Amino acid sequence: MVVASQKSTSREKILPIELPVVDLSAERSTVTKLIVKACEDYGFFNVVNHGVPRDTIAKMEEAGFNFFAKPMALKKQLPLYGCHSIGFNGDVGDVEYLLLATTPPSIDHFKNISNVPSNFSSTVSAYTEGVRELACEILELMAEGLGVPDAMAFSRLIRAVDSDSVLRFNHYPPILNKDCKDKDESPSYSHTKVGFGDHSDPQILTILRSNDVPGLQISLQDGVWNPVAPDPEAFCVNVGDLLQVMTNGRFVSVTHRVVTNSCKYRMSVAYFGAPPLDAGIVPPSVMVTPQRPSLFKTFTWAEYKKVTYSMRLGERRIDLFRK
Ligand code: GA4
Repeated sequence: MVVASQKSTSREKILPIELPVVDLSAERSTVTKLIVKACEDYGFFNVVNHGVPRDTIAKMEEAGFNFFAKPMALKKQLPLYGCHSIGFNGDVGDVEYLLLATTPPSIDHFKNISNVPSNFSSTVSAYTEGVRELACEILELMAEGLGVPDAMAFSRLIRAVDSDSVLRFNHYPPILNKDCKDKDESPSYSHTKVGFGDHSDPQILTILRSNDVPGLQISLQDGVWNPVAPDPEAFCVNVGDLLQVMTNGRFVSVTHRVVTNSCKYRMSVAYFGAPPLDAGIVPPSVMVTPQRPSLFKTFTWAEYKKVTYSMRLGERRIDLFRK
């Protein structure tokens, strides 16, 4: 079996950057412009004053930490749990995770995840509802900023009852060794291990929340990794492959990864907003002009997902759908 390399190489250039910050309480036309610019230049931005209650986020984080604290033997019995192995084609990382569908599953699903499955279920539902609403609001601001007449052209897909969105808790262990004298020491990149290797997100939009532990890096240029500082007050939002296609290449689905370079556990919760399986992925007509001809073939999310799972984590699957 071929496995992905777990160590980052010293040939990589590390260049920390600050992501654009979008304040959702600011004036609407300022917000739409900022979002469009961020998605064109970075594919990523932080959003503050996002409206998801602090308490909803805190409960979700607590539920995640409680779950990962359970004995390995118990966690390993759960079909929704994974450790080290990512996808089905030999990729590995220093990570354990829980992958949940966002369509309300029966409480039975959560029997071994939590001591009180009904509490876990309501915590996850409240969080999912909060981030889905946030994702829809952002997608509507994007449509407006891009001059798409149908404001719900993007958001409708993830609001659909049969949307294939997923929620993922990722838990990254610290490097507990002699270098770790001071728990708050600034990250050293010399002992970096890859928690989740380089990839782009296949769906429409990702809403990521992490605790105050660094690790996320994006790559705006080949061979250069840009660490981004965590902000527990913000959600980190990124463009997925499908949104790159639906904006006919104006927005970019940027490669990113997570490294475990801290002395503390990093935990993140990602909401991956996806359309229903049978949805056709086509840009609204205003996105295609003589100056910007259509770049991608038409396909369904089911077709794209099938290709995604047949390839390695870091492969640029979107290129297979170019005209
Ligand atoms: C990356 C984004 C999401 O975490 C995910 C991942 C999925 C998985 O872990 O099962 C994939 C990966 C992600 C992209 C390529 C394929 C599929 C692992 C993998 C090797 C849940 C998703 O939708 O795509």
